[in-house]
Amino acid sequence: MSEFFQNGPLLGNQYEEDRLLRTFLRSRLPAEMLEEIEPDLRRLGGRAVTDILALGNAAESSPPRHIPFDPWGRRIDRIEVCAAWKQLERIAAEEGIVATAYERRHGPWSRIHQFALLYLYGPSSAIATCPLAMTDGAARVIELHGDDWLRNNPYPRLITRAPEQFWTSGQWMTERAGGSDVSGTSTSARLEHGQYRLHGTKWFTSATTAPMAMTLARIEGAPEGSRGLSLFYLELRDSAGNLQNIIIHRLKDKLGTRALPTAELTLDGTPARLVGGEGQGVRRIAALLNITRAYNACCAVGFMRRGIALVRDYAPKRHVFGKPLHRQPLHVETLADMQVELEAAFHLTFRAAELMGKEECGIATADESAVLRLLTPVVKLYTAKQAIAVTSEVLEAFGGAGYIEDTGLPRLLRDAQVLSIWEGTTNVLSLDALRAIDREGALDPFLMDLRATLAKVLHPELRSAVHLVRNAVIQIENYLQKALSEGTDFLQAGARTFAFSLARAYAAGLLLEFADRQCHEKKHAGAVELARRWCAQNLVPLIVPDEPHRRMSAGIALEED
Ligand code: MFK
Repeated sequence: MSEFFQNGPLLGNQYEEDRLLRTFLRSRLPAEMLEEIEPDLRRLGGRAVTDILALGNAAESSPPRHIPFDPWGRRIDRIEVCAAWKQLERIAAEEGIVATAYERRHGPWSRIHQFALLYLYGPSSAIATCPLAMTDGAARVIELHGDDWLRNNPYPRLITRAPEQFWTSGQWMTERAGGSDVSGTSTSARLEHGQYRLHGTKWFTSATTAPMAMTLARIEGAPEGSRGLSLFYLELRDSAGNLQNIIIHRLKDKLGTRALPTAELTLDGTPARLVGGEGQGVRRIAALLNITRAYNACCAVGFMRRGIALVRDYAPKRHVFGKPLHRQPLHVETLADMQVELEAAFHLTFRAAELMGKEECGIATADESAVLRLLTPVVKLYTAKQAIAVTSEVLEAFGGAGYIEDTGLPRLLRDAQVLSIWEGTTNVLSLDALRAIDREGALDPFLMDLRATLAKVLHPELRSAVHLVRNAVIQIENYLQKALSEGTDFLQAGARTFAFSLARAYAAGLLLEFADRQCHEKKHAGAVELARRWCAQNLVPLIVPDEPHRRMSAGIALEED
């Protein structure tokens, strides 16, 4: 009797196999640019399933270790990471994952180019994308607000392609009092002989092996609250390699992102350099956060794509009830729904990248900058939730194997789960979206931009879907008018569903525009159906959280009478 063994999924070149990415780049980028960058994308697509994947797997199985003391009892606080993790950072430098955005060889398109690289590299990298995100964010802060010393010293290291020169950066915001509300930050900055020194404890520091970090601290005598915070640059080690008055307490034991060293530490007089002026800390670090939030979205899309690629490869191999899975109607429906989610998330993310590119090249209009300000939190929060849902579905598509660690599948879900937490939770970012609307008047340009996108969609087969999105825009406007008249509690209680509505409606516009282009090029009629399916769902899942609704919510949520 022959025994049965199931064949597992296999991945091919992740650029060549990705019809969405390739079609998008072809429809968006100048043809000569695509011709120039395609060999790099193809190479990275190959590496994503060969050496990078092997290194990512190796890093995952050799998590970092904290070594507090040397054999003779001296405090050393070394964090050991495996060779694979270091190699992943070297490859990121060589492939220009950060550098591409700052070389700006293709002007405003450079961010799309970079995000395509990141999207290919990310899902194999064991979250080496986290230090890269913070590195990119730190580079942007220095570019915008750094002094000459910062521009001449750390900055070139952050954006180099030379692995031996390349530095990653940390971004330390979170203290025991919280990471969402930074107003209670207790780290102080003391000016001693013309040098700031930092004192305080940071509760989460990601990528603590990075040579530098950006962090918030309160200069002695500065006011309470977030307005009293300033941004500082610090180097973790001196030229002899010793930690600069930093005590590492422990590494965090996390659900996922296990290759990534995340530590709890105390700054005990660490020298630091003020970045961007006293009391400007939150405003300055916002430039960094906006970059890391966009990276978060790109990684979310990368995880979704990876999971779907695995499911797609597995489907013809797995036979159940007399047929392979890819001939099972319900399985096909489920996979189609996942692809719809992926494509919506993809377009949202790459639209943010496009606007980032324009802003960084100084050619974004004021309206485009306002759209980007609102789109960034909306895209981050929405794609993170989609990634968790889609990766969960991916596991289910493998049945029991999806729940077994050595298939590598559970890691997708464990790692995706962080995406809705770090860099601002769903709720914090929903409130941030409201702030962008309130303080920067970002909703009008956002909806204008969406209407302008819809106006480009001319294909008759898309007409009724366009109509649905136009109605959704009107509902969004009406909702906000009512919410503003009702007051803060209404606005806040409805902020999440409002942000989801913005994401869904904006994604609808992008999917329709993409489908319309495909129709004209007669390339991919499936895009039409995909866009129509997206638009046929409830695009505006708004609630009406007036006072009675909120009272009932409290009753349900808190079991209060
Ligand atoms: C794969 C990718 C991986 C990435 C991994 C990175 C790992 C790192 C892990 C972490 O560090 S997680 C840390 C997570 N913490 C956060 O993301 C913070 C979440 N909280 C917020 O975002 C709050 O909204 C915020 C702390 C910014 C609120 O603080 P405030 O002081 O109450 O903010 P306020 O008063 O709204 O804003 C102060 C100024 O900053 C205002 O400007 P003005 O002073 O000119 O009025 C704001 O407009 C500006 N600002 C705030 N957020 C902004 C912004 N400007 C632009 N963009 C933004 N996002």
